[in-house]
Amino acid sequence: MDNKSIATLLFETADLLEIDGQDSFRVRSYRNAAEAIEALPQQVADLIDEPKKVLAIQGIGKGMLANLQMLFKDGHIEAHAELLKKYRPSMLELLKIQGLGPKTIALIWSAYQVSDLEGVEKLAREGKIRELPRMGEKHELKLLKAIEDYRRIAGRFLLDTAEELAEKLTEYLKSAPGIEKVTPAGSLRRGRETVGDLDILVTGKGCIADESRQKLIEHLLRFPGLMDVIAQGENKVSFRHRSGMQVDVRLLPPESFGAAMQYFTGSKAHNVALRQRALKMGFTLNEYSLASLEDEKPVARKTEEEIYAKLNLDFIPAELRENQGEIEAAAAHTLPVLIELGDIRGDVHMHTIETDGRNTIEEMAEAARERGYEYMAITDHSKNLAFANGLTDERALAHIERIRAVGKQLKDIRILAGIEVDILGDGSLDLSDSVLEKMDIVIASVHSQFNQDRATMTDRLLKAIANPNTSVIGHPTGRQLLRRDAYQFDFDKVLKAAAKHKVAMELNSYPERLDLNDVHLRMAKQHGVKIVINTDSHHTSHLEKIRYGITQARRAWLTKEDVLNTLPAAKFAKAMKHEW
Ligand code: DGT
Ligand code: CA
Ligand code: CA
Ligand code: ZN
Repeated sequence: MDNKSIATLLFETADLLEIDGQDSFRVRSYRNAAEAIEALPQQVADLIDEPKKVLAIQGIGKGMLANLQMLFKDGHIEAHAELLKKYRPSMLELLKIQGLGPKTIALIWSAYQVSDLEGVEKLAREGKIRELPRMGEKHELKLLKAIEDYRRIAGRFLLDTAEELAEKLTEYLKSAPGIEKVTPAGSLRRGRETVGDLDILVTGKGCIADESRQKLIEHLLRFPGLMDVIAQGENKVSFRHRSGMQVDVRLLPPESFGAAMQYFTGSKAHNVALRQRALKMGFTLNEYSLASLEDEKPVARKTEEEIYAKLNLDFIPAELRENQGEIEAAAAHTLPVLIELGDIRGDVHMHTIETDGRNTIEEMAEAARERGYEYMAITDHSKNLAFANGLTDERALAHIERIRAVGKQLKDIRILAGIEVDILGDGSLDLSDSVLEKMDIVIASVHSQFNQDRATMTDRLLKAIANPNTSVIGHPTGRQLLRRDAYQFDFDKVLKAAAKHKVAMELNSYPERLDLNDVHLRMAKQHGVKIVINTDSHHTSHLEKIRYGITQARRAWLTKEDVLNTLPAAKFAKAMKHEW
């Protein structure tokens, strides 16, 4: 059991205890322990046999140690198991509804003994929620909307969550004998911003003979975290993982692995179009092979490259396979040379302990240098973001002094002194122009009043873009995947203004954001608007999230030329002053 799963279990226990009306001290002890374990660099699993080391973790006392020991011995925490018996597991789903916390759930339970999603929805529709203390019609409508939102996103997962599980499973499967390759296919391989289920393809000698295949399946069924088997065939196992994710594992013979990769990578739309092309050329295409229509003999199946080549197509990178013109472009040899991770020369959106980051300027700079970047920028928050301890004019000035002083000390990386300044409700920026002028880079972002109407929000962004100090619009649509929709504005108008003023748009690589998304990025390119791919790191460990941004940029057909932070340092610095 890894730290993340333990933390989830402890958080759930805290919520259940709170629903149960237990004293807040006990609730807090579970939450503190969960937070501590989540942030722990070592795995609890490696420490559990040395109680002293576990007790040394802040927030973990003797009682919690006993819980953890039981968890590793029997696989459950007693309080968690008892409470689930009382309230049933459906209660845990209720906790996932936005705005429905343990207190409200407890209220609903004590009034109506309802503890599941359908039940709560019914109560809301019947007007029974508004009758509860401190509740009204407004709460009820909000609740119904939240349930609707939840249903829409339920069953999809963020790219990093899916990737993490895929990596764990890959490593696990590779330890079995007779395995050559384990690779994810489906939406994860295409880099879609969220993933429905995991499709894992396995090949090697072990997949061929009945006996070794059976052993392989038995090994798979012992994968830690496997909850229940949904379907099982000769070559395929579908199971549900503890995280809620469904995983489809397919065992394939090496000679047709390419055909299977092609088929199960999808997308469905790409496959349908590709099969039509194959038919026109006298072939059939399925998960086993590309074969001649006449004599059914395979002409390509071992690698994807062979298959695309036989169809007179340039190889199509997985990120492009959405039937958005990639097949036509591959036939005409006009596919773009997509941007790659190695093209990025600097990450220019990150935070430090001066506001809501976890590391110092020096630590962030060192981490960026270790990644081999030529340059980077520190861009902490401005004062409007009070909960992040945002900077006033005075603090912002002092901060850039410090950033520049650190920059002088470091030889092989250039540090730009910048700010992520809030775009206030009326479109003005949160710091004085005389302060912003002194910055090497100004990222202007919306962090408040997301509910403004479309016209107001459009004007707000236009005004921010027209400010001569603005270099980049940060996370331009404000959406948070699986949580919050984009705010409403006229994207076309905003892009036109950005092109005119030479203000770049950010592609924020945080897996929760991926903002701009692939569709918006393509629109930006059509308008001649340049992109800056950033991580928005709040910790040195976040810098590596840049690869999620790269994947989205590739899905948008972007090349190195479309992205400003592929430029050498001097040129990039000019680009931040509207010169490109
Ligand atoms: P997801 O799981 O919703 O994030 O999206 P995918 O693309 O991973 O979809 P999934 O898991 O249903 O199927 C994996 C791939 O298998 C899909 O991208 C293409 C292929 N596939 C599935 N069903 C069909 C089908 O009916 N026809 C064709 N041609 N391909 C299919
Ligand atoms: Ca899938
Ligand atoms: Ca699937
Ligand atoms: Zn921001």
